[in-house]
Amino acid sequence: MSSRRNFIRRASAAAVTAWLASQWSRSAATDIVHPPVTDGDIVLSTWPAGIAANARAMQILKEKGRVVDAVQEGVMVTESDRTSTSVGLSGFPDRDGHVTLDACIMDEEGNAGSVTFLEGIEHPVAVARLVMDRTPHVMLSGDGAQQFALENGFSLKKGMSEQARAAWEKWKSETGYKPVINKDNHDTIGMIARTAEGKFAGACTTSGTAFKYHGRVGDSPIIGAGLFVDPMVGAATATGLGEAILRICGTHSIVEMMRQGLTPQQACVEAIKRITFRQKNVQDLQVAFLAINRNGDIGAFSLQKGFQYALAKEGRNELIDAPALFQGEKK
Ligand code: SD4
Repeated sequence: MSSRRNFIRRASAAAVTAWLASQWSRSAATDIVHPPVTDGDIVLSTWPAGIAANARAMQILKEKGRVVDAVQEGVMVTESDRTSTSVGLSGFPDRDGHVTLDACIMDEEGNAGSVTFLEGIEHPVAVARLVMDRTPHVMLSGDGAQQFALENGFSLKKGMSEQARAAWEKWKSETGYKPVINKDNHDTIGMIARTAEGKFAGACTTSGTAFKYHGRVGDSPIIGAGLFVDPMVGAATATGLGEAILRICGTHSIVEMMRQGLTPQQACVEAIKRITFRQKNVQDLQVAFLAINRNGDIGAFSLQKGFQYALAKEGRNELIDAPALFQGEKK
């Protein structure tokens, strides 16, 4: 009986090994049939702050730095921008007055690192990078993420700007302490890049929705929601109401659609449409996606009019109005 069981176990292990081998050769073949990319480095990121972030990322690529360093350093510009109310320590707090930060990063091999619900650290994306590079994990959260950051040389910084405190006080007096869904105050930076050699990386960092419940984590640090990079297919990032993006695994869905042959634009449109099937009151919320494939084709699409993205390529770095599903005047 036991030798029969051993035989079955060995036979099924052999079948699994054979299947895996067939998958590997298939994916290697997929890699080879793609045409080589030749049209230079491309960086794109969400919202007007993406212009300064792209400029930094492009500088690193020009100096022949790694694409993962380019996206990290790029979004760090926004994390340090004290005028931002949606990214970094100047971001609006949660409803209890804590600024809690979410960030993630993926490199050219599809490795991933993430931090969620992190307080008091200026560069959450740099902590996410260390989680990716120096730990066996993908995600660290809250006090543990902060402890890891402090152990690795980051220092604690003050959490709330005067501007954010004033907005929070106003919000408390006007809303009775109830987080609400809105279309505004979405300026998370998500950045994706493809080099001339066809390597991808991406990063996403945010303080999350303003005045959220304490403990709330959005899409931005979730691999496959706020950001996804597949070394053989492309990359996508998201901004807007995280709950809507999480419900459809937004960026992973987009990359998978590109793998099946959709263009980045078609995939972004499809993902936005999917949100309209899953989410109530879609008129009252904003979501936007960016995507890029191996050929350097770009996708950008949002639920509401008003989403802008920054595109850097061929020596230019421009802010572009993305097409939207709903063409109303509001964001
Ligand atoms: C979140 N997606 O935490 C983020 C918010 C955002 O631009 O994108 N702001 O839900």
